[in-house]
Amino acid sequence: MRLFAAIELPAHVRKAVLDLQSGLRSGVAGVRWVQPENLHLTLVFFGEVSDPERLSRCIGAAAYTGLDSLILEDVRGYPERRPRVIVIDVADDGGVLARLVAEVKRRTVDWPSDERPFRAHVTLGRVKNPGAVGHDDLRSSRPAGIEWKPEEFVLFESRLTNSGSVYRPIERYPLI
Ligand code: 2AM
Repeated sequence: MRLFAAIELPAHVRKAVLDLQSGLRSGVAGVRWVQPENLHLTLVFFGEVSDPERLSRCIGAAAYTGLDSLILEDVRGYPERRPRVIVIDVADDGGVLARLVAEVKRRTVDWPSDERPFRAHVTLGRVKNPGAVGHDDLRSSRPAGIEWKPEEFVLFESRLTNSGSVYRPIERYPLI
């Protein structure tokens, strides 16, 4: 089972992200835009896992605390040269999300996950031909004051189908 942990977006944040996405859609071609129901903030991507119940139990063995409000920031292309994905950054000034990610990874050392430093973001779209989208195409105003305080994070199953990825929640973990 292909698994990842993520934070879902509440309705008002999803709406702000969708508004932004539709603003970009009209000016930027050659992008596979993320479907509204698939928008999320990835914490840890585990990939193929043969024992999902054990992974889920290991995550659930800890209490996760101290998460503050998250705030939507600027749109950017990643990597900077020849972007392959278009994302919106999420403020993690106090490093609270990074600590949550580190704790989930510490609980799941038996399952290898992404080693790259965590950068909080919501992926808006994936560029079909890297190089086709430049930074000037992505100029958009930062959504004003869109914030939320997550109450949980979710372990999702990701299935790759002909019509795109389908995500299904497997387990939910409270943030207190
Ligand atoms: P992203 O949020 O940066 O797009 C589900 O596929 C989520 O897991 C995606 O949102 C994606 O990150 C993240 N992810 C990380 N590494 C991945 C990989 N190798 N393949 C697919 N998704 C990956």
